[in-house]
Amino acid sequence: MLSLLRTAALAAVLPSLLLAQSGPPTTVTTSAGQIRVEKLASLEFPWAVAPLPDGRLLITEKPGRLRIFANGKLSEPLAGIPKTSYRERKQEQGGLLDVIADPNFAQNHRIYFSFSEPAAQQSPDQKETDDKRFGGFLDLTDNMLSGGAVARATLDGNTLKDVQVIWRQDPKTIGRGHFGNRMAFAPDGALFVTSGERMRFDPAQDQKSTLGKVMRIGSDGKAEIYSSGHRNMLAIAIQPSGQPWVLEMGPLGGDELNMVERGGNYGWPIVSDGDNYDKSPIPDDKTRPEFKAPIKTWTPVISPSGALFYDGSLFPWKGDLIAGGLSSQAIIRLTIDGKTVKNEERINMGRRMRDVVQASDGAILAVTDDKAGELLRLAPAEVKKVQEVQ
Ligand SMILES: [Ca+2]
Repeated sequence: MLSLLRTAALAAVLPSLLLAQSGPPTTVTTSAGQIRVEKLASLEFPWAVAPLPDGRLLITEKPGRLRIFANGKLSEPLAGIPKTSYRERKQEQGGLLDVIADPNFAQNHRIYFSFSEPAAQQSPDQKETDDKRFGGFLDLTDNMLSGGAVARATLDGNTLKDVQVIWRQDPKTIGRGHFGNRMAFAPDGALFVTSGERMRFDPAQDQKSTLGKVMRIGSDGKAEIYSSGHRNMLAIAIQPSGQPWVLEMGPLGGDELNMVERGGNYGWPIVSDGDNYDKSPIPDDKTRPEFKAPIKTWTPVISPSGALFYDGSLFPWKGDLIAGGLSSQAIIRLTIDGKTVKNEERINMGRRMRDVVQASDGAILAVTDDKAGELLRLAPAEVKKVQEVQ
């Protein structure tokens, strides 16, 4: 009887044990044929992946850990990451966010990472604002002041040295969301940082605030507001010409692709192709020509997060913008000609895609947004020349 029970218990446990393994590669279908999806590692809420010129990968986990993936193995978390405002709760958007290597990493070993930085002091009676435009969407018990920040460090082996905050969102505010804080380097060495409007709406139009702005940090370290009127930009990619593009989450509908121009105002929260969460309408983009209109909007939304301009040769997608999608559980590929999207392909991944980057060999690396998150490698599936037996 005992052994029977034990056998039954083992049989019940076995399938979950098997699921916990990484398992064989799967494939997804695209216009360029079958793509092999290989799981490289398991991570808790990974947010960003960044290749280093020596082949190692930097990976952030939102709860506050930076790890290195090398030779098929994930390192222990690196010491020296500042405390973030991350708390384990529904739809937490803060924590350790993006990571990127300096374009001259091979010489200077510098990396940059962004995170939500808690304020040194907070009043216990701070409460989330009850802005009607959010409907019932907000966590009204929130009481932590925080703001996005970018830090620079030197990576010596697997050790972070000289960690220094080089930019902070201003002002810090309550609220768990809309940090943005995606980063990309321009060809001239400037670091672009997306700075979300922290669910505060109006500061996106206030030139004294850095909320709701695209920031440009020059190689001299000076930060300037590059463009304004943005909401929640979770993806930025820069073309070889130096032209930055951002993807931003709309409210209820109206996700946007914007070609970012210096001094441009992109209209949030005055115009949007979406509506507020309380269903109250927002005037559409086309009603206010003084604002820069998005190149493309999506309703229903794709929830973009992480993007790249592809310049490899493994896929026939040179010059295309490739973005991860959260709610769409997809990789979105856009063929862009000037200011026009000529073609859109949605590759169904069946997972919330948090970030995509290009590896040095042209493969696409991705991380998924999940407590049981994954590091994935995407490459064309091997061509199998199987002759059918007649
Ligand atoms: Ca807009």
